[in-house]
Amino acid sequence: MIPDDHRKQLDRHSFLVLKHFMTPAFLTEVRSQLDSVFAAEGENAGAEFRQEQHTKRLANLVDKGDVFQRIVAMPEILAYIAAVIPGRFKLSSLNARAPNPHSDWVQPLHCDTGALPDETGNTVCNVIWMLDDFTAENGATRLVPGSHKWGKLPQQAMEDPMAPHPDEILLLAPAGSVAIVNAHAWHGGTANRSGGPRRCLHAFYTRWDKPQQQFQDGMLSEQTKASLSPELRQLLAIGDEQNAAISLADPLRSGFLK
Ligand SMILES: O=C(O)CCC(=O)C(=O)O
Repeated sequence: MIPDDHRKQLDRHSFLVLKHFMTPAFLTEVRSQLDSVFAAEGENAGAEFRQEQHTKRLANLVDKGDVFQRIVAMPEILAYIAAVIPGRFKLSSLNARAPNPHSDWVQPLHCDTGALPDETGNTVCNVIWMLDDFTAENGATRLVPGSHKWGKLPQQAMEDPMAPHPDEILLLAPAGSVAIVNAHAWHGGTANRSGGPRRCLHAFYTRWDKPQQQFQDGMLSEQTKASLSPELRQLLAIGDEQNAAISLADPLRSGFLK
């Protein structure tokens, strides 16, 4: 269960920031593992899924460190996902994103996977694990509060989704904070004009009947799969034939993806 005012904030404004959710030791552990993976992957970083101009990305992170397995399965955070997505849900992907310093690159406003809510409600929710301060200068995520209820994608309603929206706000918070974001809301990365890093993880969840953005059963190594707890296997839908049929039949390829 989550506090009622948090549930209302998520429903009305599309997001909620849990400031300083991570302990300093946990934040250090996550940053250190992330930086090792970035260093190991070099130019190929993010290539299993997508690379993005003026940005460093990583994909398939559940396969790349025990700390990432803990991140996607934290009960306190899963309670917030349950408040956004009705019924059973699963992890869709775990990626990292860091807009390069001294850059002008701004993402267009988008809804993740180009998804609109359906008659049963929301189908997608994203959790942004902020590993550096999110500031107005270093590329904090922009978001249009309440837009998850508009039933339209920005590219259908705006002449230029790269342009600022009059109602957009920035998700500003100190390093170690976690933002729960209704991923039907219009949002996007902004330019990192600072000289420092703006690293974050995107833990992206989807309703059970929808495809996974990264089919975990096909992307995780056999060694990782063998090490997973029964709860994690369920959350990642490992060995689940229904999920395999849904995810492999309909790989998500539309617009901006987490
Ligand atoms: O990293 C961010 O600030 C937002 C990224 C995003 O929305 C995406 O890559 O789909």
